[in-house]
Amino acid sequence: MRDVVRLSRYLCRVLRHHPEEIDLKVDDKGWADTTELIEKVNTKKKIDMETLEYIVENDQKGRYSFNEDKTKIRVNYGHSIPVNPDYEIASPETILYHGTATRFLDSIFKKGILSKGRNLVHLSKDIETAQIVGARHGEPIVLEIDTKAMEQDGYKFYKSVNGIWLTDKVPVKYISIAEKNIEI
Ligand code: HQG
Repeated sequence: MRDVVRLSRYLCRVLRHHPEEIDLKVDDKGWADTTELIEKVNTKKKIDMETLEYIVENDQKGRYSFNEDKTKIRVNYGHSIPVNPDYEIASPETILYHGTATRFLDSIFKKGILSKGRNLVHLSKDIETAQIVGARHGEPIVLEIDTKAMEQDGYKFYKSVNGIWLTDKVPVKYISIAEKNIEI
């Protein structure tokens, strides 16, 4: 099990950030050839199609997708390499949340929420998920994003998997601290 987690982390690393590390081709929609991926990952870590299928099907955040005949694979979000995995422009229709660490608050309230190491800012549809996202960086704090006002001002949102929403940046005026933080 631990091996699968390690392998999954490695797959994210190459498919989102460093395909060049194993000389892997990733197209402009984020797809890599499945056979090539298995072959090239195998030069670093043991993997076969069965394990890859297990990872794709069981990933808790739904990070991966195969194409229909499983000849291609990609990660659905979180890239830093310049790809666009067919993000659909959509209206969130509710408030969205961004989980971060308290140590980033000063900077966020000066500069807004920026995409930092990734192509886009990641937002969550519920406060609990945002809290978990934030805890990856330190003491978590959940921010509330006024998506309605952003849309009225022309900002776009993209829908990814599992309640993950993406946007280019969130300026300070649309950010407030989620009230529920007090209860958690
Ligand atoms: C922070 C994971 C200072 C931002 C998660 C975050 C998510 C600022 C950190 C997905 C800032 C970037 C993305 C500013 C933003 N000053 N800090 N102006 N603007 N930040 O990991 O949102 O497990 O790149 O708040 O679940 O934490 O990888 O983004 O704390 O869905 O599949 O800079 O990655 O999914 O950190 O996480 P990240 P994130 P996976």
